[in-house]
Amino acid sequence: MMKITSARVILCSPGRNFVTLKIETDEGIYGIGDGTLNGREMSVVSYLSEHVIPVLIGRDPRRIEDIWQYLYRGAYWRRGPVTMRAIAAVDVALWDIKAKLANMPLFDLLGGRSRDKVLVYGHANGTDIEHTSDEVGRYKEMGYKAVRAQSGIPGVKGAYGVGRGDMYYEPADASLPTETVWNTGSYLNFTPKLFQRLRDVHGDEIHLLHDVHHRLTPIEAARLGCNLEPYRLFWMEDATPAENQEAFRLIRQHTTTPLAVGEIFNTIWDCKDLISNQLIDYIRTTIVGAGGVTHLRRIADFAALWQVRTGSHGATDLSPVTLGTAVHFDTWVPNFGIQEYMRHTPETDDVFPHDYTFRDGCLHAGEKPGHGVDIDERLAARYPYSPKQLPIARLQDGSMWNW
Ligand code: KDG
Ligand code: MG
Repeated sequence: MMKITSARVILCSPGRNFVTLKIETDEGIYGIGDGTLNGREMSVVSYLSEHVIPVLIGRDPRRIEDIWQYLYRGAYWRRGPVTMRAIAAVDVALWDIKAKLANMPLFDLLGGRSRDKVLVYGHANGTDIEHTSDEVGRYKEMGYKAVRAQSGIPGVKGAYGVGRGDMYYEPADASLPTETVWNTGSYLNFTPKLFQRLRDVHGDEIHLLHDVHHRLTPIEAARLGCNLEPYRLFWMEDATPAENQEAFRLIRQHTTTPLAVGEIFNTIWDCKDLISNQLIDYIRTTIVGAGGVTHLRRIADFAALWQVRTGSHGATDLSPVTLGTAVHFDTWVPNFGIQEYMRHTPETDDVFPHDYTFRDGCLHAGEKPGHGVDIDERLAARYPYSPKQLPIARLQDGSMWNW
């Protein structure tokens, strides 16, 4: 029997915080997993260190399914972002080990290539319409075929998704939450004008995406979807919070703008009704968010029954370990839609050597055994954890709103 001999959490901050799990075995093969939960990192560090690592030692790392079930059912307290990230960190490290044992890139172990390359969308962020349009142009020049566009809005202090003038927008920006002010009326008036301009300047071919980031009520989201129809978005994301999933039925009745949801979902149970009632077109749940490859595969297979395609979350708080694993997953998964790709900083890329590459608007999986991402622990130690939280949003009268 093969055995897990050690498991360690590596916490580092090469530009932003990452929680990484390294599992070592008696055969000298190790695996790497990501458990980063943006703004709440230490909860996963503690979950892994106190409750998970002690039960891993001595287990056979090849029994991925059994270990997944052990951690999920065995905790008694199921689901939730902390538990499912801790499980994901273990699961991805174990798939890495198994693929290395098999001497295969992970996509081969999953069933082999369904495609040659993985279509991604980049993030164009500007302070106003013209700036955002210029940024879309810059992404086109870099080869992107799909771009998410977010813009500053007159009357909105700290609109979601607007960078601070560089390529590496990171919302978790301060040790205590930054306060932003939201104005639905300004946003609803502004956003169709933004996309009208983007289609006028950039033509019909480029795929355009937009993230509402949970800010609208269902009927407001329906109105925005209708008003964006002439600009043929690839998707409108997180149009309204998805706790009450019936809300999407209302949006769906009113608009043919494709809907994407799920970056904060943790299990198939969060996705099930939206998918089986055909209320969405893309499921955004990703590897680190939902218990790793083992569980995301179940979600994707379930989604395929209703022609819902994948569109995995890929912001910078998903470490290169998650991105690399996602690229293998996307290379295999039959009902692939698109992959979000928000470039990591050079410091992050140096700490996590990886073999995926960006070319022609697509990410390409490497051929190395495993998921192809490692961690340089000596370099990581030079970037100690630095507490950061996500912003919050309030309405103009001071009421709390959804960030
Ligand atoms: O940590 C929060 C980010 O991951 C999130 O705000 C990014 O909405 C996001 C997206 O679509 O990438
Ligand atoms: Mg989003």
